[in-house]
Amino acid sequence: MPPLAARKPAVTGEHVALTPLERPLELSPPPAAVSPHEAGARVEQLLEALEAARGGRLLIVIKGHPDPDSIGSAIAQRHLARAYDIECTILFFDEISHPENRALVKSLDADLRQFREGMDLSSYDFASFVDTQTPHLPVRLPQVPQTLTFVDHHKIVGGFEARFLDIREDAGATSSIYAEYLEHSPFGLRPGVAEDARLATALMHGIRTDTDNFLLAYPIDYRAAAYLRQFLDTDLLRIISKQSVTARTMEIIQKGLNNKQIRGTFLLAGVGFVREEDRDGIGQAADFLLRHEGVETALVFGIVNGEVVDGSLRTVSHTIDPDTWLKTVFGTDATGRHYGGGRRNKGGFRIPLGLFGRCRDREALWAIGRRTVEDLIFEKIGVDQAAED
Ligand SMILES: [Mn+2]
Repeated sequence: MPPLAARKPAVTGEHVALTPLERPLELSPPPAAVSPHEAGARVEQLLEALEAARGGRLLIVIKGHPDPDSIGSAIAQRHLARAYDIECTILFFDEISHPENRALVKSLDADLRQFREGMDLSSYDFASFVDTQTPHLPVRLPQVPQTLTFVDHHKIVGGFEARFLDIREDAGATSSIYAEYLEHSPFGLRPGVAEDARLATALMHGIRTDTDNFLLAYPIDYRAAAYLRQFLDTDLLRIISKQSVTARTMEIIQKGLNNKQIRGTFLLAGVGFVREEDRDGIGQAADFLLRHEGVETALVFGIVNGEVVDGSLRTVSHTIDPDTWLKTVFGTDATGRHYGGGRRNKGGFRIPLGLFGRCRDREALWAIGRRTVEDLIFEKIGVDQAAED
């Protein structure tokens, strides 16, 4: 992998008149293609790890709100682990907030379990993490299962170990990495098997979602699609990728439009209080507002569930790296964990309100939350602009 600096997209000349979609998105040199040999060697290591866990019990962990990429990856991890008689439970913690994702889980017959207080996880020997930056569980357990596998495509943060570790920043989706494993393993997808067709479809949907329908895809994503294509259930894919926007998401977008503040190419919009189940509306509002003429970066935030200031950032800017940018703006909590982070073109942050969440004056609480976020961000934009001048 080339050093990070070399992978930063270069700034090109005239692009003022172009809409975000017309602008060149990625001008970094293409990553070196993975040879079949390399892919085979990697799968071998994965299968070795699974062999070491043969007959054991595995917790496959989805952190954050389950999305198509994490769901597809988790099902693929289960598919591979089952070949080694490993008993698997796919566990998620945050509500599946997006109605499309709820429909996805239902139509895939995916058997995901949501964590509940008091759930006994002590009998699990191992944990697998998919599509997440760190292997920390969002809950405290008396006994933490050993991390067997860790597969992701976000920025590498390091500082932890796993029996099998595969992080590829040059993959548009974790689902693509799993498709590569399937293609190069003896436990790949089988034509005409309904369960395998559902897995292929889940992975394809994960790739399409995370790469904005291949607009931001890397070579590995196209290779994965070429492999998955032959096993797809196209009717199912059509059903699960049907785009619809709920009435409440429309309301969030409307609030975003009403409250937007634009500084240069940056758009910031606070949308007030948002219910937990509507949380994804914040990200969808950011997607929508990014299309505003002249805007290269959109950040939408609100107070979710009365407990946490939650925000989503979307950017097509060549100079903003969402991960670094959000980490710089919001810093870390007392335990050193960053409030925000992201990957190439998107990111997010969550700042718990703690005791302040119990404040009965909602208006005052929102005013404080909004003011804090706005001040931090406008300050950062000022610094960025000064650096550019
Ligand atoms: Mn992903």
